[in-house]
Order: sequence, then structure tokens, then C-alpha cells
Amino acid sequence: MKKGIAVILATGLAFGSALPAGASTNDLNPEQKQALKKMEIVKQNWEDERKVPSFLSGKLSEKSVKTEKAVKSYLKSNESLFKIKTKDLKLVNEMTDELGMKHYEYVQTVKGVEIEGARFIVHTDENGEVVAVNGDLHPDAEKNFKGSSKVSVKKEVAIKKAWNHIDVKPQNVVSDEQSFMKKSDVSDMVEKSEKVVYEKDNEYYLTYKVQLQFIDPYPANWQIYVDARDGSIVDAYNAVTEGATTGYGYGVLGDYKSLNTYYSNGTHYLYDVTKPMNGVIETRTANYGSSLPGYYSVDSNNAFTATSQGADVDAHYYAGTVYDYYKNTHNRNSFDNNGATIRSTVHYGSSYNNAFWNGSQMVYGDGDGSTFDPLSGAQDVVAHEITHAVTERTAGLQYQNQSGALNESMSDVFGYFVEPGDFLLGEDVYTPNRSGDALRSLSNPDAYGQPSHMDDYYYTSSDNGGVHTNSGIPNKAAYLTIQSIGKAKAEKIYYRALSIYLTPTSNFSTARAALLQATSDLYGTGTTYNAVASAWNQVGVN
Ligand code: L5Q
Ligand code: ZN
Ligand code: CA
Repeated sequence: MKKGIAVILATGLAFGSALPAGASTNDLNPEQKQALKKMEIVKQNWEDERKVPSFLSGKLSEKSVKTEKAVKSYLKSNESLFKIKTKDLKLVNEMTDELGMKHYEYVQTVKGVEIEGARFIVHTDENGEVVAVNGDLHPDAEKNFKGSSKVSVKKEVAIKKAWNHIDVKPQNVVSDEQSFMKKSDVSDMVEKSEKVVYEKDNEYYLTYKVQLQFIDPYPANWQIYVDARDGSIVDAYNAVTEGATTGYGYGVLGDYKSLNTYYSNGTHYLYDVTKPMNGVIETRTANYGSSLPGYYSVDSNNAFTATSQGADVDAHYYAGTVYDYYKNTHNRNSFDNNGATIRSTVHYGSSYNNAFWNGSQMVYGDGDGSTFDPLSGAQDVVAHEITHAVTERTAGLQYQNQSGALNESMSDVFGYFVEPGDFLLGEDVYTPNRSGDALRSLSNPDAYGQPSHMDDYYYTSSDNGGVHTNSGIPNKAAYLTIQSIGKAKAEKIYYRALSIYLTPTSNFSTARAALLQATSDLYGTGTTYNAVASAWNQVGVN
């Protein structure tokens, strides 16, 4: 186990007694002090416990050292400084860099077996002068060696002990539908085993280092050190790198955005674990088919920059901003207010000109390129869809006739609250070849074929009784409300009505009453109350 490292920064003679407390060369033995005198040390770090250098730089050699043989004799002449036998150092790498410096990398061995991680590197400049040495020296390795040249445990037994230790059966791996990974496949499992000396608490164990790498039942790259004397486990850890990351990409409209992603086993996922949810925000792709929820949206380098990834990027990013809106503005944790996973699937079908909440998740078409661009490219459309989920878990407004039109209106109105700035819905993705238009308008529903007054209520049996048409009436009331009392009050009132007063069968008249009740709860029965009442009067709902 590595302890703190004493650091001494010396600039030649200047320090004297000014060394920091606890970082003293007083601990060194006389031979080490003698050896240091022959060097001009610029920087030195010492390993606290073992009293060996972990980093020395400066002018460290008297003669030039230009071959591996010369390095060996340099190490030999400094054995008392490094406190290890040169014969125990095995060259593992020799490299000349672009500055002409040479780097000789050794590994320390005990009885011919490498000590795990015990590298020591000698660096020479272009003249062959040793200018630095650094690494991890183990002077007590031989003295504290736990093992013998005679190994009693066979390699196959050590591997079995390793599998037992982690309680995974190599031949019986469960497949996990929720796993990111491929279905279990025994050939996905890799077993490696080699003999190493493993240091733990200054004891040096002869071990089998068994590496067990697999994907199911969980991503693993186990490093298990099995005592070669009796098969006991000296140490074990899972070295898989996995977790929350930040990637980036371009949205449908080509805009750059940062993304909360997840890295696992070499793959980056649109999978956001950063929110205080029980679940996550995850984004998938139907790959132009219609089966749901589809495949995880992934990328090999966390750069979701391909044009085809724009829909994925925006669905993921905007789901996050809508989550934040409900959390920050209404203290609502996801659509169920219990941190449920927000799942989106993009690239649904072929040229599909719509988006929807299916009772479990959001689904986005790519549009046909003429009526729509990929629909997740509009923040207000994403807010519209997530609000359907909120409505389902609150008021539960039945999706037909007036309650259905109110349901639609709530989605449009929260589309505005999430993305204020205009009273249009879907303008960012609607008719990409025509500017200035949108799917709907809260301020002027009539511009898109919707009524804005009860006198023009549209009776039809299609579209569940005209839910996308008659929503114009409550939409206009919301617009008038926002215009007179402002967004901040309006969104409080609408959320309170939605989550406390509205019921599955509410109609326009009872919605007016619900909103007025929410208003008086929050702001009393003064001007704000009168403004809400007036808004509904103006659309003919009294
Ligand atoms: C609609 C959701 C959105 N779809 N309007 C029919 O008329 C029909 C569907 C919609 F993604 F486009 F916003 O609002
Ligand atoms: Zn809708
Ligand atoms: Ca808009």
C-alpha cells in the first residue's frame, strides 16, 4: 500500500534548513547521502515508507550512459541509493523520443517474477547523461516474500477460485433486457492468467493475476490476485471504466449542444444519470422501423455529430430541459413526480409527420422533410409531449371532446412556458422550406384553422372530437391570461389547476372554474383573478 510521498524541492544549495517539516533527507542512510552528493539534484521525491527515491531529476550521472549495458552498470553503481539489486531489474522497454532523449524502462522482479506495477525508468538526454530516474522501487520484496519457487496451486484452480470469488458462473450468464450489452455469449468472456508478485501492506505475495472480462451479468474487468500457495484471494477489484460522461453533438438544426451521456465498455449512450431521479433520461432509436422502445442511441467517441444523430441529440437534450423546467419551476420530479425514467425514441417509421406520448414513452418521427423536419428538433414539441405524460399522471384529462381539447391545450401552453419567446408551436420544425409559420398559434389560433371562440367550436367525429382543433379556444384564453398577468403567475396557476383541480372529464367551463380557483389560492380575488376571468369571457366560456 502506498503511503504519502515526501516531496522535496531543492534548487541546489539554497534550502539548507528550510526544508518543509516531514520532508527531510535525514531519514536516508549514509550510503544514500553519499550517493546523492555525487549528483546535482534539481527535484527529488521520496517514497515515505521504503526510503527510496520515486523521482529524481538533475545531473544524475558522471559518465555518459548510452547503452542498456551502460545503464545497467549505472544502476549497479547506485545500488545503495536505489536499495535494490540490479539483477532484479528486467528491461521491458527502451525508447528514443523526438528530443533525442532515451528512456529505459525496467520492471523489478523477485525470484524472476515481476512485481505488479513496479516499473523504474532511467532517462538520459541526447548526450547520454542521466537526467532523471523515477518509478516504484521495492527494497524489501525479497525479505518479505510470501511464496516459494514451488507453486502448489495450478493455474486452472486459481482461475476457478477467481470466478468463485466474484460469484459469477462463466457458463451460466443471465441475459438482462435492461442491460446495455449484447445478449450473453460465453465467447464474450475473456480469462487471462499470469504469475506476478503482488504487494499488499509491504508483504510480497506470489500470485496468479487472473483477469476476468465480461459484459453480462454486468460490465467487468476483474483483476484478481490469487495466492499461489493456497488459492486464497490476496486482492480483487473491478477495473471497468464506466459512468456518467459529457458528450456533445449537433441538433436537428445543426446547433452544437453539450450532452449528458453514459460510458460503458467502449460505447457512449444518450443516457443521462445526472438528474435527481429514480430513473434516467434515455434516448433510443427505432432505426426507421416501428418497434418500441428500439435500440439505444450510441456513439463510439461521444461526439453525436452525424446529421442522422440530430434527432437523437435534440430528443435527449430537450427532454433534459423539460425535466429541468418541471423540477425548477414546479418542483415536479419527472412526469410521475417520482423520478420516473423519461424515454424517447426517435427515427420512428419513415417520413413520419408526427410525435406522440404512447402512455409509456415519447416517440418522434423524422417528418417528410417538407411538412416537418425531425420533430424532436423543437423544444416546444418535446415539452408538448412530456406534458401529455404529466397530464396523464395528474388531471388525467380524457383524450376526446372538450376534455381532450383541454389536454391538447395544456400541452401547447406548457410548450410555451418551457420555450417562451413566441406563441407558436412547432415553428422550428414545421415546413422547413417556409418561414414564419407553425403548427399552431396560441395568440392567433384562427391562422391555423382553429377556433378562438366558443361560437366557432368545431363539431366533428374525427380527431377524437377535434381535440387538435378546439384546443384553439383554451389556447387563446391562455394567451390572453399570459398577456395580462405575465408568464410567471400564469404558469403557477396552470400547473396548480392541472395538478389539483382538473379531473378526467373537465370541460371548458369547469377548466375556467379550476383556473380561477387556482388563481384565488395563489393570488387572491383581485386583479389577477379578474384577468383570468376576463380571458375566458373573451373566448366565450362563462
Ligand atoms: C400534434 C404533436 C406534435 N402532434 N396536431 C393530427 O394534429 C395532429 C397531431 C397534432 F408533435 F406535432 F406536436 O400536435
Ligand atoms: Zn398532443
Ligand atoms: Ca414556439
